[in-house]
Amino acid sequence: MVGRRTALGALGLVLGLLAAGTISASAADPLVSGGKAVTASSIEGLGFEAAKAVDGSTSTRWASVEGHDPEWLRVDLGSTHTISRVKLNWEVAYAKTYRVQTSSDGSTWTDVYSTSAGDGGVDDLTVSGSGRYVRVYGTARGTTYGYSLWEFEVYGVGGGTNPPTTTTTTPPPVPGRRPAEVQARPPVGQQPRPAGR
Ligand SMILES: [Ca+2]
Repeated sequence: MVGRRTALGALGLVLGLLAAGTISASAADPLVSGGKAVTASSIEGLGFEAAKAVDGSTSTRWASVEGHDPEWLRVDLGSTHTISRVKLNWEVAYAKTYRVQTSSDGSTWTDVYSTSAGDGGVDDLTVSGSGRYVRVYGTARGTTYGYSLWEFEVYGVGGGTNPPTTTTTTPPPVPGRRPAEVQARPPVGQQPRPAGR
């Protein structure tokens, strides 16, 4: 019985490790950031442009100016996407404290991930969010250098919905039809007659 309990314990440990592994497991969604328009708050110099973080090559990288916080890199997916995974492949110059954020307009941002214990390497993050823009926003560097990413990958699917605040649209007026607020007024005959008539 003791041996069997030990075996069950080992099985439980294995299952636990597998479950823990799913935290960083890749979603089935495709890569949607490759080659997309990308901008950054700064670059260290020629050869370290923002586009180097979405060119699919792990031998080219974006690097921000050294010794300065905060710095960011932003990718424009071209249209609203539902985002399920973000993968950051840090160069030696990693972020210790950073957020991954999404936005529908490039100015108002929503955190989908944040950490103050970044240790570099590859951060393969399962996230839940939507937006047209996705950025990494670093506020504390792990080294005296800047922030540098070999690759910044966003996975998801197009067609996600914008937050309600950005989906409000005013329909164009229909010719020959009054706006609703005018229609809501009493009929003309019941309105007071304009003075002077
Ligand atoms: Ca690259």
